[in-house]
Amino acid sequence: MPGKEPFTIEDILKKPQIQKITDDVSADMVERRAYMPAVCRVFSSPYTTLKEQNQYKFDIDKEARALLPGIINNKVQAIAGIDSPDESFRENYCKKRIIGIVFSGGPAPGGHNVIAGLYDAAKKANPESKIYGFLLGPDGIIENETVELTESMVNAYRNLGGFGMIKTGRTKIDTKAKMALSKETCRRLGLNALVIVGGDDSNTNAAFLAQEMFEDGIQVIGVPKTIDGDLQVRDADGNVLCAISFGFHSAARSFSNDISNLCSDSSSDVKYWHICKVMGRVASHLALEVELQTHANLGFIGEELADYIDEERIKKSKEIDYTAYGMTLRHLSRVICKGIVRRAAAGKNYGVMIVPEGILEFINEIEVFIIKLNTIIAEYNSSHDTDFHTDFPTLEEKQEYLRRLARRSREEGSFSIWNTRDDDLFNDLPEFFQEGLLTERDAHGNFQFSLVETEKVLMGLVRDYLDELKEQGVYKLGIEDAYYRKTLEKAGLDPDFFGPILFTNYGKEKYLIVKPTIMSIKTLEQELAKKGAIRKDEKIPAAIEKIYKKSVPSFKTQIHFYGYDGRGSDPTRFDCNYAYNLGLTVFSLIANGATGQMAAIKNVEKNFSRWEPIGIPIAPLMHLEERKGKLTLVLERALVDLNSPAFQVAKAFREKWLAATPGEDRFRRPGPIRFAGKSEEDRPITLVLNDLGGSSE
Ligand code: FBP
Repeated sequence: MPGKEPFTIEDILKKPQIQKITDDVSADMVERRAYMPAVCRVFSSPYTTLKEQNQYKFDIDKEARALLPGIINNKVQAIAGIDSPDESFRENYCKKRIIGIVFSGGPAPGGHNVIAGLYDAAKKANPESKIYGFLLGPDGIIENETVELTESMVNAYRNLGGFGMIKTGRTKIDTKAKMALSKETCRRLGLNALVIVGGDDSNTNAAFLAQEMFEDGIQVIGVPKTIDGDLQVRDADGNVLCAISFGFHSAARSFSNDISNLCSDSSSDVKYWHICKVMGRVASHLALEVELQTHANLGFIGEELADYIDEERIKKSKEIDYTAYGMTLRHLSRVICKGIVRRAAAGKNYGVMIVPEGILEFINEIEVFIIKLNTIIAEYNSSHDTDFHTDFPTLEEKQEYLRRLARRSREEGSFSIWNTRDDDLFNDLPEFFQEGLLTERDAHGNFQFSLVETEKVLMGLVRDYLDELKEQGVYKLGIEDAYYRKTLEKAGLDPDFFGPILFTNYGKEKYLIVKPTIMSIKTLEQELAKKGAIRKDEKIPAAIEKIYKKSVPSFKTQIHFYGYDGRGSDPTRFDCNYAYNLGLTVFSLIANGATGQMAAIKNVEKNFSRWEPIGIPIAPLMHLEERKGKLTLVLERALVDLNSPAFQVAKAFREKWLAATPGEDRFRRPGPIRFAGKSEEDRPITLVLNDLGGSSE
């Protein structure tokens, strides 16, 4: 090139500025790593102690009492700061400890800060203490795969997302053999304490491990983690002990930022409906928070579908009509279409819709299939040496097995979990959906909703019904009155003459709706001829044809899945602070001899100054639930409470956010995740609403 010095790529790569901008460590990462999370007041004392809180009561399950005798009488413990403890307390608190920590289940932003908090507190109490990270989740415990955490490792991940430092996995320590191997690992490492950062199943595991190692004096502490937000804890009187797990806020904010960008794209390009499936295996907490953050046009919460009652159907039917209770997929598609048709009438053939990942769990017919198939697969696996998916690798072979079950139930006439009716209904579903319902369950026996293309099934039904509505002349795109006038006047036609012929609401509304009887060029021609606007065989004026064509909507969608991206996002300031304080809480529990407790922060729904680190006893929270076709002791998953202020507020605003009226949409832009800066919100909207809505503040 003339005037330019010749260069080689080696020369370019040597330039410091080029090295800086191509470095793996971005400026944002540098700032994040240097950020020091705020700590709860109690942690400004050099030592902490535990104070039993007897005011919190739990309904204890008989089975939990029998299986977890060593930890069933644990109480809620408040962490309190002490400045000058006596010598024996100080000695015990500061003794050298060996602590192991593991991540279990899906990643959640903030996990590294739990490790950082624990590491800082343990090293502050005694620099000789060692912290081991178990690699790749619970497998690391079973197989004794560890890494000793160092200052530089911990510093490299402070305030950063993912679980990259030690990775994670979904293995469950659920057999005697795995339990024995885990115990052996803890003994070999000389662990004083094991910390399990995980969801409901993992904390259940933590309780069983705590019991198993009770006699050996190895403490086990759980830390509630899941982006799904379904691990919440209340006592028997409804007092909130853990309002949400860490990771929820960051995932919700990450999804919301992306979805709000779609809102602005959609209202600029005005041609797509963006269908956004939002993670949350069962509960719709994330979908609700995203709805509140973005004001998307249509939002659905799985839990409300299960509660749905079709009043019209009840009025019409003379006898009890059970099908009126709960929503079917078909009915849901009708509700969606109603919103789409209403927006189209206001000239908006575009929008953004939020569908929770776990929505199928709340749809009557699908829920029944999931439960039945879970049981069939679990029963098969427990009565055979191999497993269902290995023995029946293809959909055809699986279908054949189900057919055999149905046949057997008919021939023997006895009760069977799978009968001919189930088989017929199942075979009516599209193949990819059948395949989805038969996918391999995860290690906990959970149906893997993230693998099923829920939105595809739903959108198939929506599309079919919109076509029907189009044929009935109901799905029309409203034409702005001013545009109609301008177009006709430009063509030398009288808008007031053609208006009443073409539209149902001419002169009455800003957006004009073409009459339902005008559904094609043919019917338009007939209508014009009937009203004497054109002679028989005369061509339709081009301007009129143009207006008609504009009124025919085409339904175009873009489908998105928000899940893994948000799960791996960097934490919000809320999650940075929350998770770091959880890490500090873990150490306080360990240093004070607790076991079978879950570290938590009470009042995260309130202002930071009111946060209270506590220990929650896990065993008293456990109850029997059907898992993998068997009654099992587990922690209850919290669903969206339809009476909660957060849900009620979202519901109250839905009509406004649908914006099926002329004028701007009501989208909200939450902005990207930040961990510093004045404009960063200090907690999830759901928590603020539930807190303010339930109090007199
Ligand atoms: P955890 O409950 O383990 O935190 O995981 C939740 C989740 O992110 C769900 O929202 C989602 O359905 C699931 O994990 C996906 O799991 P996988 O990593 O196995 O695809």
